[in-house]
Amino acid sequence: MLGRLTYDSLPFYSPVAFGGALVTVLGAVAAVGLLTYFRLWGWLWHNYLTTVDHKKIGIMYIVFAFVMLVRGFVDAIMMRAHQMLSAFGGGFLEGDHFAQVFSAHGTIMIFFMATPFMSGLINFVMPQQIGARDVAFPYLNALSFWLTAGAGGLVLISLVLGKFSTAGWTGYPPYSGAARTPGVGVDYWIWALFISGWGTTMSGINFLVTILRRRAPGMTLMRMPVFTWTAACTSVIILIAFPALTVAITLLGLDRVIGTHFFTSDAGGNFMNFANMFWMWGHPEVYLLVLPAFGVFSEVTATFSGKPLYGYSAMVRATLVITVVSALVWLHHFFTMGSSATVNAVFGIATMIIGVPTGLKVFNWMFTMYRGRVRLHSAIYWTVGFIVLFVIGGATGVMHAIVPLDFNLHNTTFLVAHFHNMLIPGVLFGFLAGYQYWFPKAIGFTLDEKWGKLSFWGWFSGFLLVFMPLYALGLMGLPRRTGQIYDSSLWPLLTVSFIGACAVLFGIIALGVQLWVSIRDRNRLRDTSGDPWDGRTLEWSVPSPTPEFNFARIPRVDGIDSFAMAKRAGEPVPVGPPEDIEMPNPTRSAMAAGVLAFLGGFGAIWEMWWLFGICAAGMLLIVIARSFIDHDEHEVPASEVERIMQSSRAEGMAVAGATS
Ligand code: HEM
Ligand SMILES: [Cu+2]
Repeated sequence: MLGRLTYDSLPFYSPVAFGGALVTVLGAVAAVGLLTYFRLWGWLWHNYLTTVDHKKIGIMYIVFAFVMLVRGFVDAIMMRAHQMLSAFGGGFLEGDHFAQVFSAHGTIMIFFMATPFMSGLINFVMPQQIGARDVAFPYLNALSFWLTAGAGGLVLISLVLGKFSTAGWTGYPPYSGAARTPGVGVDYWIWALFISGWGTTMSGINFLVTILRRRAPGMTLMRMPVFTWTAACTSVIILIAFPALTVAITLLGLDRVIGTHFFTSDAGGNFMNFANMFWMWGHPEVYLLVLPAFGVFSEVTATFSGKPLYGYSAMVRATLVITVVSALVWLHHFFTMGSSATVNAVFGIATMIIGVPTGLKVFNWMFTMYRGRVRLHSAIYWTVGFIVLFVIGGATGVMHAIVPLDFNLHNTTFLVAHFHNMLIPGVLFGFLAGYQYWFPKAIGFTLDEKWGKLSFWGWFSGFLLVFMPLYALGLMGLPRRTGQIYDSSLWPLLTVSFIGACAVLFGIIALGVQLWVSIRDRNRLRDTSGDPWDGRTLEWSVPSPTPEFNFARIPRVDGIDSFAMAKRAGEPVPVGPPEDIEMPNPTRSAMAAGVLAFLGGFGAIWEMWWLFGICAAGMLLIVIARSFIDHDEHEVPASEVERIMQSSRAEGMAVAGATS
């Protein structure tokens, strides 16, 4: 009945694992307790859990990403502390446990922090930027979110029941095969990726169709804001990349469960098939994260410099070039695994080519700021910090693209430093800038600036202190994924790196304090104008927080930056006549499908096939039943729309009056 789940699955074998489980369980209990104490369940249910509104789904994605950021960071600081101590001959993690920690950290950060953060920002911003009322398929959008959340739940519960994978975030066979690694760890990894991968793929389809079909009149492709352009290209990359991953892990799962030989060398399988498919997804994945961050930087520099973005069409072209090239260079991830010199050279050169459009973007951001009146809002801090650090990461990336150098550097901590150098400034800084920038549009008040800037300094200095020593250690030959170091001459660098992690910790805590202070001071920070930064794109033309239907009247667009132009000319954005608006109804079924995905995945991992069967059938039923509902909208009459718009303006004026 319970399959592999026995008493031994509980984490009583190690105090550290037990501590982790305890924190997870207590955290869940505390969350439930607080929601009950403040009587928030009804509010949560009606406003968020059953919603199909793209803005609220976006907010849920971002909340989820923050929770997972904290979880992934706890792993990171544990690794830094452990490695530092192990150089003195100590440490607190068993070898196997250390492997679980780096696997969970990498998996969480990529799949459950960065990817959902990306989906959240695009969800919230993109429909508003193109003058749409929602994404093309609102119900599918909710389903995507709930699949991601269900998969994230599997990763979280792996800490309490059983163990996580020890095979790294890349899960290479034969190590991840059943022969070498029986237990449930790799299965947790496979099912978490499988379920969330479907969610991301469906988001990609949804975003792309929305951008192609739902633009306001006059919004031609070459008038779309740059963030929307990056969202479109990211969606294309999702559709190129994710199928490869889904196939790779499905075959790996079949190898593990029913004993096929896709990736084992007996019976003619070959592990290189896995490496190939994994990186066909893995390399583009980095770009599907980095492009929306570039989009944020573009919006932020233009807004806070008070100028149109320098070289709009060059920016768009650079984004398109990156999209294409990102799909063509995956082989650089196995330069050392026996391809011919010619193949390696071709892929090395192709990799270096990515530097050209990226460099162009960096120059365009700098030209945008040049001679602008740059306002030093915290979003600009993240942007400038990114430009400074990203140049180092780009240079070390080119070093890896030089094949003879890569032979020496790969699998050392130099590589670890390099990819964090791309992922932290290039992805996370961008998303955090976006969080600071769009927060008032989502919630109705701005974030506290002082704590925002303190957080930036924690992350910026922490990043340098953690990863510069890892570059040095990598050049000295320290392999990555090493639990026990036993070399006391390395402790100074490892200690600096640990101190850096503490600075990052401060940066994370500061983000929490910032949110708390801002909620406390929300009356002072209220955004009454709907346009607190003098923005340039359409989302700033509606009240904050954006009403359910986004636009009371669909705007007409007559150029790039048409909202900024209209403001300068003192003319409102031209709009159509007042109209009744159809909006999709809330639903319980998306969340139910997410819960079933979680339970079904859990059943498969523990070989409770009955549970898996029931949940799979249940999900299928939900989706089929749902497709028979043919009228599932409610109408907001034009008079009601006018009333909502009036009252949000009146409320704005009242608050402005009370505070001035
Ligand atoms: C916040 C500060 C962070 C610190 C201190 C940190 C630290 C670490 C450490 C110590 C490792 C293991 C290195 C080794 O193999 O020896 C690691 C691996 C990794 N990190 Fe981070 N990290 C941080 C943030 C991030 C972020 C934001 C991402 C992604 C968006 C990320 C993605 C990864 C990945 C993919 C791995 C590889 C895991 C594996 O080898 O399977 N990290 N990190
Ligand atoms: Cu790559």
